[in-house]
Amino acid sequence: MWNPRVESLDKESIGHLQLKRLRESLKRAYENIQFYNSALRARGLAPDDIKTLDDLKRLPMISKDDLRKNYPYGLLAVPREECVRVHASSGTTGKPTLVLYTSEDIRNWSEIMCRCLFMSGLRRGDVFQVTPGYGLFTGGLGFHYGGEAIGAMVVPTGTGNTERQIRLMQDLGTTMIAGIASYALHMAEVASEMGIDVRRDLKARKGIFGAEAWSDSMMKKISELWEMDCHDIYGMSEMYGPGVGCSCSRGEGLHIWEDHFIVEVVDPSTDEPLEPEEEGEVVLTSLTKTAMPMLRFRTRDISRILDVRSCDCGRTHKRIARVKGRCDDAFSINGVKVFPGQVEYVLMKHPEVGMNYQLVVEKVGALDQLTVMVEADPSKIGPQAQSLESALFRELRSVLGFQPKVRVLPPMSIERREGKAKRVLDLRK
Ligand code: DLL
Repeated sequence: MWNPRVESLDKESIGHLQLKRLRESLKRAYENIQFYNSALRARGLAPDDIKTLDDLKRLPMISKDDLRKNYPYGLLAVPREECVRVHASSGTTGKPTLVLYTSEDIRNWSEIMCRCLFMSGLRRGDVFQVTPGYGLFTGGLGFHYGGEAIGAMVVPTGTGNTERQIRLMQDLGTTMIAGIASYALHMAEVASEMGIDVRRDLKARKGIFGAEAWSDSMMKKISELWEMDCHDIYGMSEMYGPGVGCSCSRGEGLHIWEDHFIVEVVDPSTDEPLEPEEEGEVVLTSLTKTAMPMLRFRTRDISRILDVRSCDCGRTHKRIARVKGRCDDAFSINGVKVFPGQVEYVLMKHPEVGMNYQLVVEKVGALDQLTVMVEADPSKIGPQAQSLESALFRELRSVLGFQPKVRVLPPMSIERREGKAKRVLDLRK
């Protein structure tokens, strides 16, 4: 472990630390941020009313929309002059929102990144290629700071120019890569076009990916393609960036760093907290953020808290299941709710399925129609495109409960994007 004392702290000590930090954060937010001051007063609450961790549920929640309304400096708990960095969310679901950091925030962020990277196998001496974008997106710099603090050699390629990315991997002997999950597949396909076999010609056997929902079967596909030990890292700009939690090698799900965050899962329609193993929306409270404390931030992400006491890896911090998608990702086909992850799970189980897919939704007459566009892997498919189409059709029909159209396409038919993949093209909008 990177920080064994903290990572294996007993539950009771974690609880004490959380309560102490929660009360401090709340007091600072109440005294310095108009939004929290008004929201607490509207509920007749003062910071001293929060006496136990169970009282957390009495606090109001904050949403991305509140960040937009308070753009750019409205949620600062410190004078603007104490901020040393600004990032923005990637804006996949609307106008970007800004987040600000003090130097203490940057130190805390590096610490949690070190824990995640170490958990995923990064060590001093590794050649660590950081492929998410540098700049306003938190991905690049988040991995960068953690990688340097561990003592690895960071290769800050950032996003784009995949051919150069692969040449550098080959020339420098990159041993670990960080990326957006869908990019790992894209890199493998570009490498193959360049005549490079990622398993034979490259040394990257460790990978840490996240920033978008990626199914277990997609993780398996990346692991097999690259012969790679893959880890899932979770986070969002509002909680520093990547690093809120990460998957270890031993247990299911992702450990959430409970000395920095409190994780709850609520029913998104009633906002009521749910029990462990019940699936709902992840709500996070920051405990150490100084510039922009976030109390009960609605992530819109869907997961559940695992009902497990301990983990074979020795870490005691609570685990959540891998994030299945976002509440706002789901779309409806003639009244039936569909999550892109359900479709991905089916697709990625088939080795003949290639590197990209997209769900196209349109109106045909009065009815909604879902077409699953999927690229084939030419090395595996041969003349069996027809049978792949029918197999996918059968499996998807049984998972979704209605009949989608399936179209198997040649490689590279679907647009590649820098950054997070766009899985759903809804032409009804
Ligand atoms: O995506 C931070 C990040 C960068 C995380 C690199 C991991 C790796 P945002 O742009 O603010 O920040 O987007 C946050 O991305 O609420 C989730 O919906 C999604 N997300 C992030 N990590 C995962 C993951 C970064 N491991 C939003 N699994 C979050 C599923 C993820 N979804």
